Amino acid sequence: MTQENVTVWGIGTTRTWRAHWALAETGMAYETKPIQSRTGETQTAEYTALNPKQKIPFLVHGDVKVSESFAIVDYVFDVFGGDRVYRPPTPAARAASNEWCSGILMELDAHTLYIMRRHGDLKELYGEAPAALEAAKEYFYKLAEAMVPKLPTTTTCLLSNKISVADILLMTCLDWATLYRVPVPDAYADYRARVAERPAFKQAFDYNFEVLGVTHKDLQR
Ligand SMILES: N[C@@H](CCC(=O)N[C@@H](CS)C(=O)NCC(=O)O)C(=O)O
Repeated sequence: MTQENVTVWGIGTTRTWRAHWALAETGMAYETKPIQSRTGETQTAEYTALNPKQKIPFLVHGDVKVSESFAIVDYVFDVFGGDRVYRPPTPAARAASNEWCSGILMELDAHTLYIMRRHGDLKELYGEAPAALEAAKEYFYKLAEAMVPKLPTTTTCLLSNKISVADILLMTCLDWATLYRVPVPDAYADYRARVAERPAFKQAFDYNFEVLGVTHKDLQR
């Protein structure tokens, strides 16, 4: 295990889990600054100077500073993934990867699950919107179902037998949905079970969510 002078800021959310999972896949040692959302810890002067968005996760590697969970996972795989992870080798392969990543981030994360978080858990801040919550739940299922034809039939992960950025984004959204009791199409079951067998997946889940007292076993209840 090599120490590469990497620090991840943030723990305890689906987005921070992505950063910890990507690093767990590389097997390298890194430091965590375990600040949490909705605690005021993202708003200190020290953290705001680092990340004016006041959001977690955030990654520091020497002079490189990266916000956005997608950009962090992509950077970690690029720099530290080596041949343990999938990197798209051609423009067509990059397009297939981007199609997954963009669809997951926009349609499953930002427009649906995050709407549920803002107007559900955080309704005191963002306002109650029961109709938006219901519509988001239905939209999640509809879009997840529309992605089913592209699920892998001959490989363990989405784009090959190696873990990719798209797998990390998709799995974290599917588990986020399950935590929110949002239905996920049955067609994802085999894929989810295969990827969830990865030691790095479980290790990072339990590490990231320990502060909330949630383990991956809780999802299966
Ligand atoms: N698009 C960003 C979203 C990051 C985000 O919204 N993080 C939330 C927690 S999941 C946060 O830091 N909120 C600020 C706070 O709650 O203090 C990403 O994917 O990293």
